[in-house]
Amino acid sequence: MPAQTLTDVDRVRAKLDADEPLSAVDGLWLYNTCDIHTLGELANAVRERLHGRSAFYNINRHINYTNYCVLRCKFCSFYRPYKPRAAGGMESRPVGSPREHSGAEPDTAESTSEPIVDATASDAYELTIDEIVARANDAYSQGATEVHIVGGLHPKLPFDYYTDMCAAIHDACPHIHIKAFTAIEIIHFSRIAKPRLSIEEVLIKLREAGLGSMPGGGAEIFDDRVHDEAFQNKVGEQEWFDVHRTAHDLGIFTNATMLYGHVETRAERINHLIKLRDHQTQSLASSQAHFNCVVPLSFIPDGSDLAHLPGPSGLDDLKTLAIARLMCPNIPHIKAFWIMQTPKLAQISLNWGVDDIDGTVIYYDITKAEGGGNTTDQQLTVDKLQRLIVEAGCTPVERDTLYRPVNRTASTWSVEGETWSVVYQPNTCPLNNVDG
Ligand code: V47
Repeated sequence: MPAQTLTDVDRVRAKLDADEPLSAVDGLWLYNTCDIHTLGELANAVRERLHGRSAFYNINRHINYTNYCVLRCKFCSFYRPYKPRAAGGMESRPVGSPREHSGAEPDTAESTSEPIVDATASDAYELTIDEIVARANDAYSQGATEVHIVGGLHPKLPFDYYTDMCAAIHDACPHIHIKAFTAIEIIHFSRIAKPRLSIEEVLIKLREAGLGSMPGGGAEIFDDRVHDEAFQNKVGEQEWFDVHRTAHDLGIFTNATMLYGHVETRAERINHLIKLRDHQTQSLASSQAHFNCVVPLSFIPDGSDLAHLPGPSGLDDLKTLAIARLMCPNIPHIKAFWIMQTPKLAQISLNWGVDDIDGTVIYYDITKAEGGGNTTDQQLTVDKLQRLIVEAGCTPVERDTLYRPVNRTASTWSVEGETWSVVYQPNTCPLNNVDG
C-alpha cells in the first residue's frame, strides 16, 4: 500500500536524520521494500556523511597458510580433513610443502604420532614459514602495505608456528601490516598452546611477534539455529565477541564479517548487524580500539555441502551492503569484498553505502574464482581498482589497513603521520600492471 510505504520510509529517514539507531523492524522493512533507489539514497547519505565521495582500496596480498581444518562447516569448500595414515599407507607430507617449524607437536584426539595427511586430499597443504615469508616478501617488493593471513584450524601445528610466522614476516618486511587470524583461530591457538593460554595472552604474544590487526572472519551469522544447521562445531557468538572485545581492550583494531545467503533468514541477518552495532557502542565507549569495518560476505555455494543452494542474487548483495551501512552507522567502513561480490557489483555498491572495495588480493583460496574453474589466482591491478572507483563517480583513496591515507610514488610508499618510507621495485609494482 503506498500510504504505508510512505510512513515506513519517513520513519526510517527521520531516525537517520536524528542519528537514531534503526530497529529490527526498520531493517526488515528495508529488505522487503522494492524501492531499491530509496534504499540506495538512504545508504549513500550515511556513506557521504562519513566519507564524502572517497572510496578506499589497498595494495594487499592474502595468504592462506593451510587448508587443513578440524571443523566441517557446511558452507566451506576450503577445508580438507587431516587424517592419520592407515598402516602401511603413503608418505605424510603434502607434495611441495615440507613442514618446517619450531616447537613441539600438540597432542590431538586424532593422533599423537607424527602427523600424517589424508592421502585422498591431494590438494591439501600447509605452508612452511619460509614459503609464507617468500609470499609476503614478494608482495612487499611490489609495494603491498598489508598481508591478510588466515587458515584452517590445523590439528598439529604448534602455537610457535603462528608467532614465528608473524616474527619472520615482521623481520623480512618491517613496515608491512600483518592483519591475521580470525577469532576462531585465536581460540584454537589458546587451546593448543602448551601450557594453555588465555585469549589475552595469545593476542599479546602475537602482537609482540608483529601482528597489527585482525580480520573479521568466522562470525558467519550470530544465531543458534543457523549455527546448529550450518557450522555446528564452530565456537559460538559469545566466544567470537569475547575475542574481539579482548582485542579492542588491548588496542588491536578488528573487522567484522557477516556470511549471508545460505540457511539464514533476513531477520537473522538484521539481528547479526544489530549485535555488531551494540558491540561497537561498547568498544567506542570503553576500549582503546574498535571495529574498523563490516564486511558482508556473499555466500558462494560451489564445492560446499550447501552447493544445492542458489546463493545470493545481485539484488540481495546490493540490499545487504546498503542495509549493513544503515544498521551500523557507528562502524566507520562498509567493505564490498570484490572476490565474493564480484568487481562489477562492488563498483555499483559504491553508491549504495559501500566505501571500500578491499585490494589487489592476488591469490585467494577460501573461495575459487567464479567461472574460472578451480583457480586461486584472483587479482585486480591498482589501475583497475581505480577505474572501477572513478567510473562510479568516487575519488580513489589508497589506504593502509587502519585506513590512513598512503602517499605513493612510483617506487616509494609511506603513511601519513609516520616518518619512514618504504622503497619497492617500480618495475613489478601492481600500479604499472596492465590488465589482460
Ligand atoms: O570466515 C567461507 C567466509 C571467511 C565461504 O576482515 C565464505 O577485511 C563465501 O573473513 N562463500 C574468511 N564466504 C574471509 C574473511 C574476510 C575476507 C575479506 C576481508 C576480510 C576483512 C575478511 O570467508 C570465513 C567465512 O565466513 N567463507 N566459505 C563461501 N563458500
